[in-house]
Amino acid sequence: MTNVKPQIPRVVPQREASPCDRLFAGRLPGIRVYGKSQDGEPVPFRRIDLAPTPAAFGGGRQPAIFLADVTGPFGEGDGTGSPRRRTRPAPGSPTQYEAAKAGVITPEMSFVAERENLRRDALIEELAAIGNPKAKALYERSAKAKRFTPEDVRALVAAREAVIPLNFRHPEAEPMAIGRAFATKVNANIGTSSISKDWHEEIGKLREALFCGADTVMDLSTGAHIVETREALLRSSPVPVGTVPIYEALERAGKPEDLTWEHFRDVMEAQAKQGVDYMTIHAGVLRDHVALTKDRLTGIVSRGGGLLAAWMHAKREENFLYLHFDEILEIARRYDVTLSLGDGLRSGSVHDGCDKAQFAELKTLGELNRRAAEAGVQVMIEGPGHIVLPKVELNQQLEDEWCSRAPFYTLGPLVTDMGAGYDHITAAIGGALIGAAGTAMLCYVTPKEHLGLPDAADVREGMAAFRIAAHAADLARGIPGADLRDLAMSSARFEFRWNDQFALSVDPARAAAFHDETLSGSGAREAHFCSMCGPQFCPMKLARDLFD
Ligand code: IRN
Ligand code: FE2
Repeated sequence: MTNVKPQIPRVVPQREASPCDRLFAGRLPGIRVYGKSQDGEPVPFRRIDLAPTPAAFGGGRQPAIFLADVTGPFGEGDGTGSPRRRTRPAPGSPTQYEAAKAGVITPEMSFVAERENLRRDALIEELAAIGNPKAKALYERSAKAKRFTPEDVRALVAAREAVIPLNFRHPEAEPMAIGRAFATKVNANIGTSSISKDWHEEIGKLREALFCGADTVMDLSTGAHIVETREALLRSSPVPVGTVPIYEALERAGKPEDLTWEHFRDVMEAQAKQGVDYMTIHAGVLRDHVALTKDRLTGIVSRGGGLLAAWMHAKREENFLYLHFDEILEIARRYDVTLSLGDGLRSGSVHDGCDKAQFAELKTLGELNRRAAEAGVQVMIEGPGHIVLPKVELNQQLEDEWCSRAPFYTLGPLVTDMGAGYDHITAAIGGALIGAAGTAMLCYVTPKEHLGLPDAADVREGMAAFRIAAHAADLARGIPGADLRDLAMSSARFEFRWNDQFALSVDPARAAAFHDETLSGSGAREAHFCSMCGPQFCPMKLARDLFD
């Protein structure tokens, strides 16, 4: 069943290319370049070459800025290439955690170290060669801030403060790390539902998510073609792919009461064999915890959590994921599947946020994390939910305390319940705040949250909101090198280097299109003002003239 030959459709553009799209070659600014890991493996980046400072502002060349590039074969050539396959150990080899604990630096750890360093070595070289004193003063401190060595990565994985979710059977994926010491990651959920017809669209959504900078994707498909969809995604995805295996187990069983541990075990094993890198396992939804949700305003809102609660109620038995956790660990260990311990009892309204049920589950996840450590399995902890702003940080603090600083992976949190149609914003607000407090990965929320299945345009909106939230968190946490992009952006803004501003912004094509909408024609891209203030009232221009 897992040997279905994937039909990977040629990617069609979402809409006709505008002049701005052409400028950024399908929205990715700059050019693909490769750094090198300690083992000599090529690590992809985008190199953004900046225009020189205009003569009116003193002139002088600007150095290039390097950004992470997660688009793999989609960001190369015509975007239809097949992924480069990495050499991976056979199933049963030591997991990243076991290797780290034994003091072994794996090729994946070296790759990750290079990736997180953002090619600051190249920037430092350029600064020396360019000799532009202003640029030098601007970038030097941040370019020279602490660099990650492969040994640093190993130590963090060994301390269980970082994971490298990479199944032995997913050679198409490039290594990446999730942990608070590293840049905040963003996950994009994609996948079909029982009422969506065209599963081929999922490759388009994957491409969209990658072009917007998704560090991982989760395939939440239900309904028909679940195996084919996953196979197509896995075989073309350059980023780790996660799943929630209980969804497919339910498909196999038909209805919740007929679901058995054996269904789940077989599905988990099949998905692990196929190459899934991390899996949401709702093993902390215990019968006693479910009883604590009785007085909630919105009950249980997690799909997996709700399903298990219904099953336990019908069977009068404890959660089989908890009872069989040792066997789950065995499967995970064999393929180095990272467990993402699910928050089946997360709150679905700010009214229910931080209640006894939510925290009882979080404590149980901490216990399961310790058992996973003994079994050599990597773990992330999933978090809320709907939470009012003043309680957002508390969730990170309790996770630190109860789950031993394992990477926290949150859904937002959404800081109000009234954002329908704009819930990417309510969730990004909470995401920025919890990210600043130490959360390692944010699960994006799209404008369709609570309303319907997102399409490619929603993926783009959700990703932009969450890339901003994650970057704001990086600045707050002082992630080395994170502020380089802001420094470059602001310097381009102050010097009216419009194309540089577009290239450095979260969505270059949109920034360019918005600029050109009200001020187009020749010269607008060189003008020392924009249509917001007009030529007479640009404060930046006026301020500039002060010191001339
Ligand atoms: C992330 C943090 N908390 C939940 N998530 C994501 O929600 C999880 O990774 C997966 O993508 C989805 C699982 O939803 P249910 O089954 O808990 O609703
Ligand atoms: Fe919600």
